[in-house]
Amino acid sequence: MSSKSADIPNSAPLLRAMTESAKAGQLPEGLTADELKQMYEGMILIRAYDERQKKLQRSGRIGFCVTSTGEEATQVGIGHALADQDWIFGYYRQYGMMLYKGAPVTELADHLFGNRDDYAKGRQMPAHYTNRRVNFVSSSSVIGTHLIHAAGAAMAAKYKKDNAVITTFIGDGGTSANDFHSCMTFAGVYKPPLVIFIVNNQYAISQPVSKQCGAETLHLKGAGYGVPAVRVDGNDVIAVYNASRDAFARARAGEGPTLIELYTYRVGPHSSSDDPTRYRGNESDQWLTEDRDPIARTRHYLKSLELWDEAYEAKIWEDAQNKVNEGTSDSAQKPEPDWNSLFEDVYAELPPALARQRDELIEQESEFPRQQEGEFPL
Ligand SMILES: Cc1ncc(C[n+]2csc(CCOP(=O)(O)OP(=O)(O)O)c2C)c(N)n1
Repeated sequence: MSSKSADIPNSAPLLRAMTESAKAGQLPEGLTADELKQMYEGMILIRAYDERQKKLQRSGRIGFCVTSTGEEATQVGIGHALADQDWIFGYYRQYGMMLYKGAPVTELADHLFGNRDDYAKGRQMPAHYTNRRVNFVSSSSVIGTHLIHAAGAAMAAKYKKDNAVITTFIGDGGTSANDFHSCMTFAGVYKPPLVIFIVNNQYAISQPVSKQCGAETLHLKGAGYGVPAVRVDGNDVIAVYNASRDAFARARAGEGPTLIELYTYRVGPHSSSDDPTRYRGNESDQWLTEDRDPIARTRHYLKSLELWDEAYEAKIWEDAQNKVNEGTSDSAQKPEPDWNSLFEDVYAELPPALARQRDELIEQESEFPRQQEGEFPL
């Protein structure tokens, strides 16, 4: 790591690794050179996916997207510490964890296009992903409701003794939602294997964290519920990994939940429908700098270990861009979900009123067949 460290404008203690326990030129304890490179490449894939999402949305191929530029370390550091049997109850900004856990790009893009292979069959709000392959549970648009589901799933894991850890995520804004209180109360009392991550990216759309909570930090909330809590530099992938690994080990050992505040910054807009310059000017320019950008910080660290050179950088960017271009192009070619699927998955036997509606649609479909949009050259 360069001798300069990120100048994080906040006085509260923050766990960091890349300038402290993990010294420049020395491998951090418990991580190999290959693992560090894997994490670096994982963050680059997420950034390449974000670049592609933005282009697809701006060119009208998809309607809506959410990016996580600047927050990649929060997803990769945690993803690296997860075991296969663990579960992720995220919200719309954690899709990078699916990529890091091995979900192919096209499975994420199928959802953005709402095509026939979309796990949600085109019924969810876009950017509300789900993926069985990597135990990523579908979230609701209503902020915080998934925290309750996560607490329940963690309780089930405790009863079943299946050695699974349940992770759940909430933004700084989301900590004001009632369900945060319910989840934390339950976690503190029953002590299931639950790790609650607060992704403090400093804004809830236009609302800064200072207008969200009067306490100096969000991790202080843990004490009120009897849940051990730490506050971590969310742009330091090794610190995020260390904190997650320790919390997961505690959970697996039956020692109960942990609350982890990840201090980071949402560099992009809240979503493709937001213009952040209207409420924070050009402030975000200060967060993709060499000292703060989680990718640049890891690159400096790899360099200090002689694990990085220009050729490696060019190759992994090219690989990442090929992966996202191929994956999203595949998804763009697929047809829409069959409208008949609207009637599936809720009732084992269709109630008469719905059966009538389906029959009416069948009749209309034969009279006025719908056009498929055809292929989109991307
Ligand atoms: C209960 C509820 N209130 C408001 C909204 C509208 N809303 C959607 S996202 C969002 C901001 C969430 O911010 P935060 O929790 O900090 O997460 P971030 O998007 O910054 O990652 C709001 C207010 C909602 N979806 N649900």
